[in-house]
Amino acid sequence: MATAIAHPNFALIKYWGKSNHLLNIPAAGSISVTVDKLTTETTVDFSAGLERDVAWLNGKQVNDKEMFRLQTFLNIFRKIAGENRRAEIISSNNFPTAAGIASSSSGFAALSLAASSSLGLRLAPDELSEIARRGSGSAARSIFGGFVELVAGDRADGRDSIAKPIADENFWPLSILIAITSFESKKIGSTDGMNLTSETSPYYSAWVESTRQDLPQMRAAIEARNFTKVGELMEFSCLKMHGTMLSARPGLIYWNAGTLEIIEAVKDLRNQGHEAYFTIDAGPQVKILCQEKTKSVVLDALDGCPHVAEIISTRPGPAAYLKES
Ligand code: 2P0
Repeated sequence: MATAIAHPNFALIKYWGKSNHLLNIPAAGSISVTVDKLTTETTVDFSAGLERDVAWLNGKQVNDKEMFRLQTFLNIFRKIAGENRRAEIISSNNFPTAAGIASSSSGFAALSLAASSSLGLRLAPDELSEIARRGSGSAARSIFGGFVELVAGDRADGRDSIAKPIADENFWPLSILIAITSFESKKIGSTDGMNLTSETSPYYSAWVESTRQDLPQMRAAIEARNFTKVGELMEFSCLKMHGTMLSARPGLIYWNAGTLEIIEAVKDLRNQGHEAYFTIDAGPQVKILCQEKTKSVVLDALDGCPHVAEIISTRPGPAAYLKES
C-alpha cells in the first residue's frame, strides 16, 4: 500500500489534441505551472483478495466508464511489475473535481506514484511522467513542480513524450489566482472535447502548428522572468485554443457569463496600469497570473465580479511526492 500527493498544474501554453489516441501522445508540446495548496491524495492497495479493481473518488465509487480507464492504466504498472493482483484506489481532492481545475493532472500523477510505489517499483521521475501521460496528458506535467514542459517527442511508442522541468517552484514566486464561477462538473470531458476538435475544426492544424512556435518563446520568457511576455503568450495560447474549440462542430463552449466578466475585469486592470493576465482551461473558471505587488488590486477587482463564487490564491508548487506512512 502507498499514498501519494500531487498538485494540479495550469497550462501557460495549452495542450489540446493528440497524435496517438492509444498511447495518449499529444500533437504538440505544452508548458505549465504546478500550483501549491490544491492537492489530490491517492492511496493504492494491491490486494490478493480483490476480484477486480475498485476506486473511490471523493468518497463515491467510480462509474464503469472511468473504472475502465483506471483499470487500463493500472495494467501498465501490473505489466512492468509482473503482477496480477487487483487494486483498491482511494482518492480525494481538496478542490472541485472535473470542473476545469485540472483534477486529472493531479489525479493521474498521484495515482502513478502511489501505484508504482505500492508495487515496489522505483521509477525515475521521467519514467513516471511518461506513464502518467498515458493516463492523462496533463498529468505528465504534475510529476514535477514549478514550471514544466511536456515534450511531444518524435518516437511512435511515445517513450520520449515526457515532461521536463524548466524551473522549480522557488524560481519565480508568481501569484496564480483561481476564480471559480461554477462548481458543476463539465459536460464534455477533455478527451472527448479534444477528439471532437481535432476531427471537425477547420482551424485544428493551424492550432497545432502555431503551438509548436509558441513553446520556445514561452520557455525563454520564463527563463528570463519576463512577466509581460509570459502573460501575453499565455493569453494568446488560451484564446487560440478556445477559438479552435469554438470552431468544432458542434462548437465547444466551456465559458459561462462569469468567465467573460472576469476577462473584462482583467483587461480593465491592465488599462489602469495593473499588469495581470488570464487563462482558461476546459471549464468556466479563470486563472489570473500576477506579481505579488499587484495581487491585492486583482483580488479587489475579482471581489467586485458578481459571478465569482470563490477565489483560491496559489503560487508555484512542488512535485508529486509519497506520503510517509
Ligand atoms: C492543458 N487541458 O494543457 C489543457 C488545456 C485542458 C485545457 O490538458 O485526454 O485531462 O486525459 O490527456 O490532460 C486537459 O486534458 O486530457 C488539459 P487527456 P487532460 O492543461
